[in-house]
Amino acid sequence: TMTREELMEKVSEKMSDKRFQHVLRVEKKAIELAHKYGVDVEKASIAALTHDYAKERPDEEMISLIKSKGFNVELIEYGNAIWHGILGAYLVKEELDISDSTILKAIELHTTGSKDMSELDKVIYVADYIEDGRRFPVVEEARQVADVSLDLAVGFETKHTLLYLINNQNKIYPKTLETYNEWVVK
Ligand code: DGI
Ligand code: FE
Ligand code: FE
Ligand code: FE
Repeated sequence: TMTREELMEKVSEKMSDKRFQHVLRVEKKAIELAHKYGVDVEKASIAALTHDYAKERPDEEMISLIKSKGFNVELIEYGNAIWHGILGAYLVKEELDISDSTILKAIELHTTGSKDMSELDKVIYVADYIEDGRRFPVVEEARQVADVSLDLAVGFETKHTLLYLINNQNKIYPKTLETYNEWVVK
């Protein structure tokens, strides 16, 4: 098993400095949320450091993996935004030798959420959205909600992500709607 420094080295090799700085800010926020909401801080750190591990892999490599490793081929049409978490969990397990299923699930769900989210899944999902470098109109409100309730923060993020996606006529991944139905609908 790797030290945090070894893990940081492996992750930074696979992405631009700009994205690695995002990863470090997600880790900082995830650790903060983990302390506040009673989640395993070491797991939060590892999941945060690895959540975007696959984000900068070439599309051709990712599409080959989807086909050869038996992932749902419908992933292909959703593009990197959706497949980097799902394939990321697979690549983190294969290449970084991280086998903790609770960490791998948090990586897998970090973009879309799901109806069944552990507290660790919620911490990573929310930390990615509100890390200190994020700048969008409702981020300050999202940070305030996360200060009050992790579940409400999941709902707030899901609602505003969907509003954004619909405004831009983006394709909605079914899991995103599943998350909406569980965490937003009254
Ligand atoms: O990888 P990050 O940029 O740090 O953040 P992320 O993994 O949470 O989100 C990546 C992108 O995915 C972001 O622009 C929002 C988008 N996204 C989330 N749900 C959906 C989606 N895109 C589409 N097309 N459909 C979704 O359901
Ligand atoms: Fe991501
Ligand atoms: Fe996110
Ligand atoms: Fe991210």
